[in-house]
Amino acid sequence: MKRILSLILAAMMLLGLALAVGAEEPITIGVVYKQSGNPFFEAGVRGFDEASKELGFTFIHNGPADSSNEGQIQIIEGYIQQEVDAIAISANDAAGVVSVLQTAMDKGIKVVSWDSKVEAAGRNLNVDPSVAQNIGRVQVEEIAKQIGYEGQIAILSAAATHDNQNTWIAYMKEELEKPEYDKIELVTVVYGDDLTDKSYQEMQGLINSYPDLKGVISPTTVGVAAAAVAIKDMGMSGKIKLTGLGLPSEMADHLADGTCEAMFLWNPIDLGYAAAYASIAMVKGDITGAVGEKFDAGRLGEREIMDAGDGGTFILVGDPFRFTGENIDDWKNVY
Ligand code: RAM
Repeated sequence: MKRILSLILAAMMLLGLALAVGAEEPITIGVVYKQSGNPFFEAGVRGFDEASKELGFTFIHNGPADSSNEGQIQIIEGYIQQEVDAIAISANDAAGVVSVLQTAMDKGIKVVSWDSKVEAAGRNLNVDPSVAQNIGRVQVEEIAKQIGYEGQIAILSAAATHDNQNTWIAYMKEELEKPEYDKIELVTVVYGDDLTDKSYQEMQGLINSYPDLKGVISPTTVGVAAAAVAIKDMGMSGKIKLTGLGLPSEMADHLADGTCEAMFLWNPIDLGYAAAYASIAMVKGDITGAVGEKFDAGRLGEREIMDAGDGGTFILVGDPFRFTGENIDDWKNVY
């Protein structure tokens, strides 16, 4: 009897072992964003969530409350310790996270940057929301139209280290060189660090320092929403025009009352969704991040990897959409 029992026990142990070996460990993505509490990134996380249900991976997500590079490094170190399969990051400092991400890549972790890129040495692929030159151009065209192609404008950006905003601002400056903008003067670029209070104060500072200011471009969802409130609080609604990149849910009231006539954004849910599909394709070995490789991005269709011109590669997700008081009701509950 004893012998039979121990045979049964041994058989059960073998079976358990076989099951454990056969069962595939789910892929885990560690998502890092610029800061916690920003609804833009919450929408991005919804894209990861949607993709996770379709592809069957798990993901964890986090961002430092203070938008710092150091905070992101700590989160990445945690992900390396947890042995995630991929890290998908919107970086606060494109250069600042290269070293820790190289450590991750040395351990076999795939690195995909999304939204705001990491320098080429610290990533396998970048997922860009849209053609950067176009993003810069449409905002200049918009503010120029609104102020009648004449007068002072300022830019209220996120942080001075944010690669996405810096790239768009460089293209705005290039656009402003065109003869049709000869009478427009860009007086300054200020930084609200994607913190609501600081962005609000910077907008107040602009109003106080430049009495002739006609328009503001704020290419950040945090900045443009804070700027709208400051403009209203200081009684400048309609006198200082405002455009930028805004989240419909945060900008609906400001569009409805005309403080902001029009602003732009791509779909942040799609951005997270595309970054998730790219990360999984990379972990599964379907792509390595090389120019010309293609992969299936679910409901978004196929994406082809292109040369980013910075020593690395990238893909594009979608186009910016122009939101106004007329169409905002269709979008304010979406993201
Ligand atoms: C803020 C962040 C983000 C940017 C959007 C437009 O939420 O700075 O990186 O893409 O604005």
